[in-house]
Amino acid sequence: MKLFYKAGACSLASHIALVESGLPFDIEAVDLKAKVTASGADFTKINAKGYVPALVLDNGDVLTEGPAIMQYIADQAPAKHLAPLNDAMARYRLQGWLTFIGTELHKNFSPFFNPAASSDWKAAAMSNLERRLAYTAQQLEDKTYLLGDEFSIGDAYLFTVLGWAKFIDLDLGKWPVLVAYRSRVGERAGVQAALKAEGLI
Ligand SMILES: N[C@@H](CCC(=O)N[C@@H](CS)C(=O)NCC(=O)O)C(=O)O
Repeated sequence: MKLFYKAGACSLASHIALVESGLPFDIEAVDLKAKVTASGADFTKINAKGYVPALVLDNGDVLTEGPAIMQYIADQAPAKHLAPLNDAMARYRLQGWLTFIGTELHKNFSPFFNPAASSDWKAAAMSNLERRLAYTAQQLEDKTYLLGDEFSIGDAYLFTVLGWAKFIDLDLGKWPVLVAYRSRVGERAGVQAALKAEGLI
């Protein structure tokens, strides 16, 4: 399998999932402006949507969309418990978190990385982020990880998006639970390895 990624972008969550899974994989960086991969390939021929992450499987199939990629990885390594088994209620709770992180957190960070975004859009996004992060902090108050005691791909995704707060005027210190959670996840060997491979530490 090969993951196409950009350092520190949402593809980091899939990268963490791959390391945590213990499965063999390669990675290749993408220049998202030029839509060219590090080896010079036209990235739009790999993912016509032009964004990371994209996972090319050993049989040549291409998977896109972070939550789908992460669930695929988790299902290839069931012994690692990166996602509850399909059909279990906990799997639907995980999917709820993946959707919440993707649509309510990740996409409210997006205008801050978009030079064309208006200040009104950014203000609305910031207000959404603050309310949704307060909710997330409340949910994590008595938990080690999003689903309880076990790390899951939801944590890989939440860790990744919380890391973007430092690039925008958003002080995570308002939610000490989130600060503690992020350091806890960040200390995991798998997370450290992915950060190192992306040149982030
Ligand atoms: N819905 C996609 C969103 C992926 C996405 O937002 N990727 C960003 C990086 S975090 C990207 O590659 N942006 C470049 C672009 O859209 O051209 C997913 O969940 O995988």
